[in-house]
Order: sequence, then structure tokens, then C-alpha cells
Amino acid sequence: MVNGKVVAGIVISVLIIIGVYFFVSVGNVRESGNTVKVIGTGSSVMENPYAIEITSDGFFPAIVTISVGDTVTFTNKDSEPHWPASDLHPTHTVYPGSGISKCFDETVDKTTLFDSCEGLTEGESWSFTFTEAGEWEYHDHKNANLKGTIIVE
Ligand SMILES: [Cu+2]
Repeated sequence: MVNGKVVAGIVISVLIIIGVYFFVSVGNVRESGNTVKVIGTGSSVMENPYAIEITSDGFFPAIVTISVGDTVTFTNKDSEPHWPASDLHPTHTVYPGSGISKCFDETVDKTTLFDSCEGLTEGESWSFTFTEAGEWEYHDHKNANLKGTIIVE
């Protein structure tokens, strides 16, 4: 009698475990399916994943955390021109390879400079791809008290 109850208990336990495992497995498959969908939906947004707006009050968001290889796009939403550039003002040499003097050197590939190299007019955008890890502070060269930080992990 006791053995029979124990056996029945084990069988029921095993069935419950199998059932739970199956349920969880199916759940995981569904979840991962959803995750893939979310990533897929996000990919259309991925064209401009890190958008920073510039107004007369500064950069929004002022602090952005990205990964190496990510691209940040600055868009001027102000009627006045704004010029995002690596610190320190006025030389812009903190970000590796950058420097305002290189903006005017025709032998330099401008896409390597964390510097828009000119004021962005209203509605104009400028993008930069960060290849160096670090906490990169920047400013508006037209209005150097407007500041921001790109944290590249
Ligand atoms: Cu500057």
C-alpha cells in the first residue's frame, strides 16, 4: 500500500514536472518569438537610434550611453546655428583624432572627427560614429556653455 502510494506520487510528480517543463518550453519559444519581433520592429528605428536634439537650452538628452560602433545623430531644432564638437573648447582635441584644425585640413577624413566642423542650421542633422570607448564630453562650439556627454561602453 505504502509502496503503491509512493509510486503513484512519483508518477504524478514526474508528469507534473514534464507538464511544467513543456509549458515553460513552449512559453520560452513564444517569448523568444516575440523578442525577435520586437528587434525586427526596432530595426526601422535603428537607423537613428541615438538622436540628440539641440535647442537654445542645449543638448537633449545631454547624456547618452552607447556601445562602440554606435552612431549618434545631432539635429538642430533651434533657429540659431549650433556646432556639436568634442571638448575642450576651442581646440576640440579630447576625442582621439579630433581637433578643430583638422576641420580645415583637406587631407583629413571628416567622418573621423567628433566635430560637425560647422554650425548646423535649423533642421540640419549631423551624425558621428563612436569607435573609441570612454566618456566623451562635448559642447556647442557656437555657445560653449551648452554641454553634453557621450558614454561609449
Ligand atoms: Cu569649441
